[in-house]
Amino acid sequence: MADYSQLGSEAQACIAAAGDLAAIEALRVEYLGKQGSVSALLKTLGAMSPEERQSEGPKIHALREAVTSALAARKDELESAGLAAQLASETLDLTLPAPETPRGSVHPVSQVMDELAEIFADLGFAVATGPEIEDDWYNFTALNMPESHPARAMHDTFYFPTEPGTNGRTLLRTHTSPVQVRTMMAEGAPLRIIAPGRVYRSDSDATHTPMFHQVEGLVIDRDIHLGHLKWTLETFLKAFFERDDIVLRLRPSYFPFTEPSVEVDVGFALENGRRVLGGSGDAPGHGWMELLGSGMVNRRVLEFSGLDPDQWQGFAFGVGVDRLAMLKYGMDDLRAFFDGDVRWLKHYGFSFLDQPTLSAGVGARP
Ligand code: 2U9
Repeated sequence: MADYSQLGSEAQACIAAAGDLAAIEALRVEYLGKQGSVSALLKTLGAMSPEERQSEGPKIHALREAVTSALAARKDELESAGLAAQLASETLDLTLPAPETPRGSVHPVSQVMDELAEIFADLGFAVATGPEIEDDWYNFTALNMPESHPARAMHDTFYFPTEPGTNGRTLLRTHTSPVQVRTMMAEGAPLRIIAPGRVYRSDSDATHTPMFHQVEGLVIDRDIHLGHLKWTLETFLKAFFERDDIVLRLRPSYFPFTEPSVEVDVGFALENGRRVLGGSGDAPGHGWMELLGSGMVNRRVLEFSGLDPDQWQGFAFGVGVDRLAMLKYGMDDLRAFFDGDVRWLKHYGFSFLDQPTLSAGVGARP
């Protein structure tokens, strides 16, 4: 009668010593696999006499059962220990500070656009918008800029390739003035609107970008004059720069869409080498800075826009929004506005909770 107890106790010892699931699998193959030692014993049963088989069979089967359940028990133990270790190592430390949620901020150009809309809304102006892809007629002809006008040249304006069978060239608008033409044609007079938006010119250096932002204003009524223009600009600039001592100087100029035309300068003082708006530019240590263009709407532009110039007249002005932002918030490089560098935006950007108010400007914090 064979004694299987040595193989049994050796297997129990090896299984108890197995340190991981791979070792358990190796032992299963060693004992119970096709070539395994317990499997080999089972195979010997076939060659035994019935008597021998009767006495050896139960012992060999008991050995196989014992090895099988020892392997299963050790595997369970190892799996539970692994789970416990994983739970211990992955415990959440609720005392750690929560990760910061990235928050966007308002771009200075959007901020200034909002401020402008707010200031002009208080003066009774509505915001008008229109297409950025314009045609030649709305962008130039209706604004009294004839075929020979230099702004119509290819090197100043971005034209689209002409499509055969279409009427006139399409282009990226070079100013927001076509919006006012469209609004006069659609709504007639009287009218008080601002037209803020993106405009495009083929120009690129430290003070010019191929795309920039403008706001233009237009007031049409029966007896509007230059006095209304000056008061409106003064009121707007005082509210925008949050200073009561803004002084304007109007100089004669020329624009095809206005007649007469005036260039508007603002007085500034030099403080620590920086220009700070306020006071007369003629005072000692002060100067004048050109800020915007304006004038009385040219009769021909009114006619092109479907209004009778003997009944209606008005003023218009135009100013660069990016330039207004640079002046108000002390930024010195226009190109940085459109680089998309989040460090710059973080430095100059405004909280998305900021609400511009006419009385306190954007400086107001809740
Ligand atoms: C209509 C009639 C007249 C808008 C005007 C200016 C003068 C002007 C410049 C300022 C800086 C453009 O952004 S800028 O380069 N604009 O000097 N704009 S008058 O006149 C209009 C507009 C629309 C129907």
